[in-house]
Amino acid sequence: MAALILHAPNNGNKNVYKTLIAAEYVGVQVQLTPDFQMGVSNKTPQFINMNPIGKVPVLETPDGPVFESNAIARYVARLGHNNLFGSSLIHQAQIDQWIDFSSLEIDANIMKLYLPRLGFATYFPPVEENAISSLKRALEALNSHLAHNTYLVGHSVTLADIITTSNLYIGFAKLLVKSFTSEFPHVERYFWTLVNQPNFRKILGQVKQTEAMPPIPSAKQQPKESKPKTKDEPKKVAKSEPEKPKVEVEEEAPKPKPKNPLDLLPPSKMILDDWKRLYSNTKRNFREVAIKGFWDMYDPEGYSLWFCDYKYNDENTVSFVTLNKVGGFLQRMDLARKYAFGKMLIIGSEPPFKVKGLWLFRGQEIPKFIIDECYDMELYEWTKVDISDEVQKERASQMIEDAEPFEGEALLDAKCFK
Ligand SMILES: N[C@@H](CCC(=O)N[C@@H](CS)C(=O)NCC(=O)O)C(=O)O
Repeated sequence: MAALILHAPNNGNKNVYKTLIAAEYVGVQVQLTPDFQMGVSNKTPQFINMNPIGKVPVLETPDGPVFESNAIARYVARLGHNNLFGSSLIHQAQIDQWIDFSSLEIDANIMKLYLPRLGFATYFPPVEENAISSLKRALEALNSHLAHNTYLVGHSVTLADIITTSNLYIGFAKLLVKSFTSEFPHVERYFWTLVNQPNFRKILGQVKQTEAMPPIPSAKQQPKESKPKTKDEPKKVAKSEPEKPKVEVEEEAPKPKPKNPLDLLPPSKMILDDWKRLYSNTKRNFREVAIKGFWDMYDPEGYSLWFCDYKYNDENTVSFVTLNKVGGFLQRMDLARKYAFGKMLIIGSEPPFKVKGLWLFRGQEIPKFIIDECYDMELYEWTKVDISDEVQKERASQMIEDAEPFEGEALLDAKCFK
């Protein structure tokens, strides 16, 4: 039989690996189209004829094209005599069951984590939190099955193992560090055993576990079309309105940068930079020096203090994700550096962790430009500190000094915005 043509780029795609590994097991020749160019080759009318959605991979068979990587891998598996797809009705159903499970419960959540970090989707902390807890739930289930089974179905490799391992491959190679996967020791054992089988190794090469997650992209690197809209975004101009005449850019007079309204407030006796310097330079007797200094400097007319409380603490089930989330928030607050100081506490020794903070803002309200620009703001409940209430004032002091225990609990970490 002549080699089957698999239309896809040769770029480490796990959806392609499913078929190539199955082909190794059953001894079928599959050839990738040479010089396949993503975004070009998959947009031609010939390609769209084979797969109307224009995605890869597509397999060309003597009887017509097949798209969807699981369907392609099934087709190839069924060409061989090696029983990759089960010999009894129940084994066939269980193989299908694990293929669906690994696609919908594992791969889908890995992709929800991975794509925003690559900049292909907008990064939203609650979406990531949700994906992590769904992925953990799926891996726990897989782990308990593998505690008593070497392979997913029966006593040898089936298509279920090939597809599940290909899906896990992206996780291990790109996203899931050892401290995450070690919670699932049977999944680890299973994964490393399979990727080191000769038929897997021939396609995947030597697999190495990632040492770090890809970093969260900055706001500028996020895809533009999916940026959340703010209330004040100007309405789109109706189609019937006459178009404004185009003005040559070079002829436009440079517009003066509008002043931040906070710069127009009456001057304050509190110099934010002096406080930040005192905070950073106080190494000893923090309570007597920095906290006392803060309240001596504090100008309740020029500034306001706010407690914030994360609304979705139940989702803070993974320590490093919670820390990353707070780190991302502080990065995005960069635009407020001239007008704000903040402390964020990540509280608890066991998940779910609580995230609470204290912020000092110029003016009497939370500045509007911060609410508009920093989407994290709406993930927190904000309460103005009443400094005439000694209990609230003491709570604020404890947050500034990272007092531990805080409200009876250990601190996982404390981060400062200054
Ligand atoms: N469910 C499909 C997913 C295919 C898919 O998402 N392919 C991506 C590359 S991994 C693609 O072709 N993207 C191009 C596009 O979205 O236009 C499968 O398993 O084959």
